[in-house]
Amino acid sequence: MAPGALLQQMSCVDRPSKKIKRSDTAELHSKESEDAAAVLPSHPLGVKPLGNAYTATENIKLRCGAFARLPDELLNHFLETLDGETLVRLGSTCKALYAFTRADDLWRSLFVESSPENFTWHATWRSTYLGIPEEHVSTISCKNLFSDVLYRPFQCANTPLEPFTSNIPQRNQILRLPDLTHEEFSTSYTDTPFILTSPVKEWPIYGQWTPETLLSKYPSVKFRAEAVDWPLETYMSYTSNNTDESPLYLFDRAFVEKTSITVGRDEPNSSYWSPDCFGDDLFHVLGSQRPDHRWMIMGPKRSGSTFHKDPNATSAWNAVLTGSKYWLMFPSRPGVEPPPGIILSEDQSEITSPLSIAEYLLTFHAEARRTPGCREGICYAGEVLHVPSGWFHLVLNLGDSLALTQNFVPRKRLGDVLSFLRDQSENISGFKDDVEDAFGLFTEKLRKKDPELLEEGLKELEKKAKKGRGKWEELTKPKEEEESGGGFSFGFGFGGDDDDAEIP
Ligand SMILES: O=C(O)CCC(=O)C(=O)O
Ligand SMILES: [Fe+2]
Repeated sequence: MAPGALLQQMSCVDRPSKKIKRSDTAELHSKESEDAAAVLPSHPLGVKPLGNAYTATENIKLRCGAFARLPDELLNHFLETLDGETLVRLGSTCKALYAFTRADDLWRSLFVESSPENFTWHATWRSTYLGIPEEHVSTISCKNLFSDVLYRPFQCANTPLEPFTSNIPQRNQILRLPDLTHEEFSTSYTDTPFILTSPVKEWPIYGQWTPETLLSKYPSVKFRAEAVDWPLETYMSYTSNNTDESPLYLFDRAFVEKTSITVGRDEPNSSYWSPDCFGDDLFHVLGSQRPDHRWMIMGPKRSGSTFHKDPNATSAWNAVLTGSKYWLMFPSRPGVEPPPGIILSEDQSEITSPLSIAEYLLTFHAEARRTPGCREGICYAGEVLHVPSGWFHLVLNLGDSLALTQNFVPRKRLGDVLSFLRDQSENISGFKDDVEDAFGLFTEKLRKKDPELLEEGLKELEKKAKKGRGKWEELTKPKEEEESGGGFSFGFGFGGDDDDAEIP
């Protein structure tokens, strides 16, 4: 995913809000990482990983004056504070600083901050920011510069990722089915990721919407891609010619309005509809006050979404119109560790993870694949994947891809959503600013529409609140009723409906 400055404002997905950058290039953990790294081209400036400095006879970093004393990470942070003109000047003082000031993420941030109205994409963020056509860009060789800070993004952008997305072990395979009835979904599958191969192929939009057809129809329409709104023709010129470790990802929540299509199975001239098995979406009762819930997603090969859970404990479906997506998924329950390489803050509001998908795969994929609960699968064009409420997921586009996604609240997960809205109100996202009490609003609207359903949901919520008391609280802190005279009792029972005990 993009550097900090580019973190998306959009909120379809709770993107990780805090990220760590690993720069331990030498630390490749698995056979698949080694295989993937073996076929890398040379860095365009000739920079090599830091470890090579130990056997080198010369190191040009030592020739950049006082800057030589700064560790590479610190030097890079310092450069992040400079403007474009200063970067160009500093880069002309010596080869090492030339290489450090060419790091394209510095220019990506500068470009996004400046957000010019009119510009032409010139293959890199630096050339685009400075307005230099590709053929006028000169490159000076920086042989004898050894830096993981400079080499690692290049390595991550160029390492083939197929070794990570192929040979999925049988036990991890996401279930593939032609279709499900609503009854089947509701009784057995609301907590299971699965891929349906039939419903999307019935959509009128399927086969008609491709990146190319959209480009010819809507070249000047601006779509949101992370922190920028670009005309589609500019975005597609970017996707066809960039070298980013985390390519800019188009994720637009207003695509229905921008393309004037109609949505819904029963609507005349409808373009697509939610697959039937998912049934009613309970957030529908919120009308125009519902949080953002549908997005068009477009991105080049290697773009995608880093690990996150979907907002407000909603479930989602994600339908691929062109291309294909690799999914890596993990269930999440109180007391269960998050996926390998992911650190969750205590209140679950912040996810710390490697900065990019490639970085994650290179470093943690082997461990993730061995971890119980791991699910992996490839969703191809014409297929739709179910993301159950609360599941962590990472998604990688295996080729240029166009997809539609929608978040929804199925009846069986009403308790989870109520619990999130009531107990994690500081993590609620996607509602308009005038909605101050999402729990109050949702319960009020649902009570009017279907009071029995709300009662069921509230009972489920109470059950969850009791279960949410971790084992430690169970053992050490008396429940309210025990405090008022029931006496202390040990609760070692893992049977019955104790969620912690049955991790899918
Ligand atoms: O297509 C993607 O990159 C994943 C989007 C996503 O996270 C979702 O649909 O929940
Ligand atoms: Fe998601």
